[in-house]
Amino acid sequence: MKGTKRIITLFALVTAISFLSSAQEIKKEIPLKYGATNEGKRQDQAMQKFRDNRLGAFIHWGLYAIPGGEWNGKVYGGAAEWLKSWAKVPSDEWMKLMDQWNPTKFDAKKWAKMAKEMGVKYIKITTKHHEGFCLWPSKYSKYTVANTPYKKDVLGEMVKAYNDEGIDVHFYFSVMDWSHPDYRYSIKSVEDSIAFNRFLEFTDNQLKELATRYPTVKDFWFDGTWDASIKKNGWWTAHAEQMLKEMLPGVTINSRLRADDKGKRHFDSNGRLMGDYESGYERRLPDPVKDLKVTQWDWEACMTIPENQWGYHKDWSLSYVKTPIEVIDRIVHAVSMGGNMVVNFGPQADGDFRPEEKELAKAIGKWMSRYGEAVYACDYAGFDKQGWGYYTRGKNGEVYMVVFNQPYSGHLTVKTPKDISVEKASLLGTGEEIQVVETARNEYNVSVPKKNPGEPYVIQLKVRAAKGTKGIYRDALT
Ligand code: JFZ
Repeated sequence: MKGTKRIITLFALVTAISFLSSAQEIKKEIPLKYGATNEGKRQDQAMQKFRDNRLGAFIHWGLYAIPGGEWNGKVYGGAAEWLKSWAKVPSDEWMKLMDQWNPTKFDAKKWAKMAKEMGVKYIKITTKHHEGFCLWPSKYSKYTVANTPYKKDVLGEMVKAYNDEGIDVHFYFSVMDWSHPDYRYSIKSVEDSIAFNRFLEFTDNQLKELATRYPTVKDFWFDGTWDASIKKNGWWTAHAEQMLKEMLPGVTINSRLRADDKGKRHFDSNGRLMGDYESGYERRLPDPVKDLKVTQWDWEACMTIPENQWGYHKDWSLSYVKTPIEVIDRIVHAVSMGGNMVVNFGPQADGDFRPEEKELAKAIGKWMSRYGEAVYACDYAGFDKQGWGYYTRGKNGEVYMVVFNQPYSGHLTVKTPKDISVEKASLLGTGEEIQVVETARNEYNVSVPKKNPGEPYVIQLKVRAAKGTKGIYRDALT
């Protein structure tokens, strides 16, 4: 009897504690007007296209391409597109560079061909970077391509040329604008607040202008949104997102735009992702073992080829320059964790690309044309990471092993999730059958190809899910 009582008391106590903690959780939910708007991942067609594209290229092109990191005889090692800030150049002086904007070698069709050959499915173009120079003839600013010797709407030409090649166009847009007198880093007075409201109206006008002039744009990638002034105006970031979504059905927006009512950025005060995809992975990637949480939302990473140069810098010897294989590794790494990767290019002021970038684009394209099946429309496979490389999963439940580290043992270890077995393996491209030996429950040795391909290669696995298995492989049940 005593024992029963004790159990009942214990039971009551546990119930009370769990009730209290769940009540606390409810209390923890912070009411927000400008928080996240999506419940989980968006599943509409436009978002699926965004996700399936997987590989994109960034174009950072602006006045900064002219000095290429050098001001008054001094070469600055920092990011070239920030030169105005490193060299403390006043805006009116910086904007004199407009007189030299004459990219006579610019040929949008050539650019689009280069992207096509590289295998990118979308391109992110800097419509306006922090400097404030607009690649389109904006009627809201005098600092635009229209007021240069070249005159032409380079953005318009790019949109058309890329679209003609079947490449989606995304717009990079910096909210922070060093050229605008009403921009404020923080709001310290009523005057600041009035000026900044004018600035937000100007920004709205430019965004509406872009959406109207180039209605095939698929995505806005906002930048320059980290200042206190914008964090204080979370309402505006929600408004801008909504405005663009009303104007351009299906358009996708990055999390970097957003701040909530409390100035919390990317993820709102309740921990929910704002915008449609997370855009915080820049020049770094999530850890493939520790950071699997990223597979819960859509995300896109972007990377530079030198350590940190987005715009054209004349001297790439100042930092390490990644090899094509290192770039391919990062692309696959991102896809293996359910993300997209955007590789950056900083075209020269004359409208051509530097030789290193042309070669890199070619090398990536060559690899993608052989192994792209393991990248496009692929996702997180749910298999434990192994040292030889990365897994991705295709739409029909096939699993790809992208091998970057060729083992001396002659075999690659595969550990499958519970109830998943490997049926067959073959080399992508040649179709060579690859030997699979079961070594323990849910463990296999997958042989390397007979002849070393001499480059990262892909082995396609046909897997089978045991009857009644739930989760991502249930569709593979045949
Ligand atoms: C920004 C820009 O300042 C830079 O010039 C470039 O355009 C890049 C793509 O974006 O730089 C950032 C912005 C955000 C982070 C880091 C660098 N971040 O969130 O870690």
